[in-house]
Amino acid sequence: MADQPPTVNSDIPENSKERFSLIKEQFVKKFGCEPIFFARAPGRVNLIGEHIDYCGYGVLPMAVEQDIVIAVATQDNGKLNLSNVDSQYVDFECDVAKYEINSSNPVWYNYFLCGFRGMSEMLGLTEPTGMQCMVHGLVPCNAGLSSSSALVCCAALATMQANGQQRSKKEIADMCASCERYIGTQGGGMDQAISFMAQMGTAKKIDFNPLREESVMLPSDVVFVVSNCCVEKNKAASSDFNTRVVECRLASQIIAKVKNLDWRQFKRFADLQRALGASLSEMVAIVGSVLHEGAYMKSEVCEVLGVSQEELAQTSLSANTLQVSEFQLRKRALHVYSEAGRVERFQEVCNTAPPGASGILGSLMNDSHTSCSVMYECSCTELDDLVKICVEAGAIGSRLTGAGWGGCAISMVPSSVVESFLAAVVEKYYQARGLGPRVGEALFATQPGSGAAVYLA
Ligand code: ADP
Ligand code: NG1
Ligand code: MG
Repeated sequence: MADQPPTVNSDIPENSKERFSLIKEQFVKKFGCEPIFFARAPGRVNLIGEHIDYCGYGVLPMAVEQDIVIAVATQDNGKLNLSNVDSQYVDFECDVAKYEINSSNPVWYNYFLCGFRGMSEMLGLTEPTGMQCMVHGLVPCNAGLSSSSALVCCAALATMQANGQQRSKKEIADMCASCERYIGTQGGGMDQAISFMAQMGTAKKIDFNPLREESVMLPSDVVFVVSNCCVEKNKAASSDFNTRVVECRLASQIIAKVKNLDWRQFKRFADLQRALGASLSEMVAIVGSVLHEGAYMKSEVCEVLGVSQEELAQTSLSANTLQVSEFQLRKRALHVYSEAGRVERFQEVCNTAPPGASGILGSLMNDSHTSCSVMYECSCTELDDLVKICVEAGAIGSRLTGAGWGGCAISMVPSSVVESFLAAVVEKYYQARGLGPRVGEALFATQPGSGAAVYLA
């Protein structure tokens, strides 16, 4: 499946016809001609395994129904014209061979350009065909459901189809993980992998280096509910995300150095674990004995590694973390190694379905949230409150999903109590904060959706 190219469908599914025809209408109004195809890529919700993909560890997401759809026509004037159904996103035009991706001001079309550039490079095209594109997105933005990658992946898929080429889902997913980094964030590849490799009805365990996927059947007596705390966090607009990536890198390098390994070779916790031949719980013990509590000042990191600040910038930092003066290493490392263990256990429980399976899964999700909030410090007050409300309202497990600092929680709720669960969350979170009008888009039950595909117009 993942070795096949994304499907090219000649029929638009019945339940999408109305939406696609509205996008087409907007397209015709804007460009004065008809689109030739639609590309579609979904967002995702991560069930467990947060902030560990870029450390080389497997994660357990599923695609959501919400997606980005782009209506496309090719043009032979060498131009790329982008427009969005939502008028808050301004139109954009550039030459197909001459544009810049602005990572210091991540305006929406820069995400499109990431996918466009990545696919052009992958196909070896210095002059890809010109395109007119009308974008429509339903993935809540800046909320941890990966609207950014849905847009990047959809743009890459549109570019591939417009240039009459085919590549496998796996190859495109890998490429999209790299090209989204043009926006500045150094993510690990979970979002792009699930956007292409998702399958209706099943969650996926995704592993990296090399990219692999395995279906994971979720318990049948529970429902997964997404709730957005309505605090937005654009990951490319601050250094918080990359600071976490860098903290993980520095922690790996310091442990490698103390263990007499060639520390410059290490960027990810998973590689360090492999080199030390230790289990995840042994890694937790190693972290506890090597890394001290509290912050490491940059000068201390340089001293331990035996490098100047300039050299550290080369070996370990990103453009937007050059000014960061202190790093939490122990807490971050403890989160990653323990979270990687929770993902393994979650998958095992899903596969073996022991008695009380959902209770075990719920505890793993709750522990994951605590670790994200306390050790990784990537939650916020509103999201912590929401997770607590979800558990009190009857969720067996609830946790933040995606990068955090705002955005969504994912809750596992017994099917029998979903209605009372939803009513309690509406009252205790949304109505209590004057967010009642947002409930429709912010709170919804979700099921594993399908992956990216092309539909001929
Ligand atoms: P997320 O958790 O949603 O992936 P990110 O911080 O990674 O959040 O990036 C989200 C950004 O992606 C938005 O700020 C916006 O620039 C872009 N984006 C997402 N959806 C759309 C859309 N429908 N139209 C235009 N841009 C979008
Ligand atoms: P969101 O919140 O969707 O931007 C980010 C990263 C993922 C992963 C999660 C945390 C990107 C494109 N996405 O997701 O790779 O690290 O945070 O688990 O960088
Ligand atoms: Mg994102």
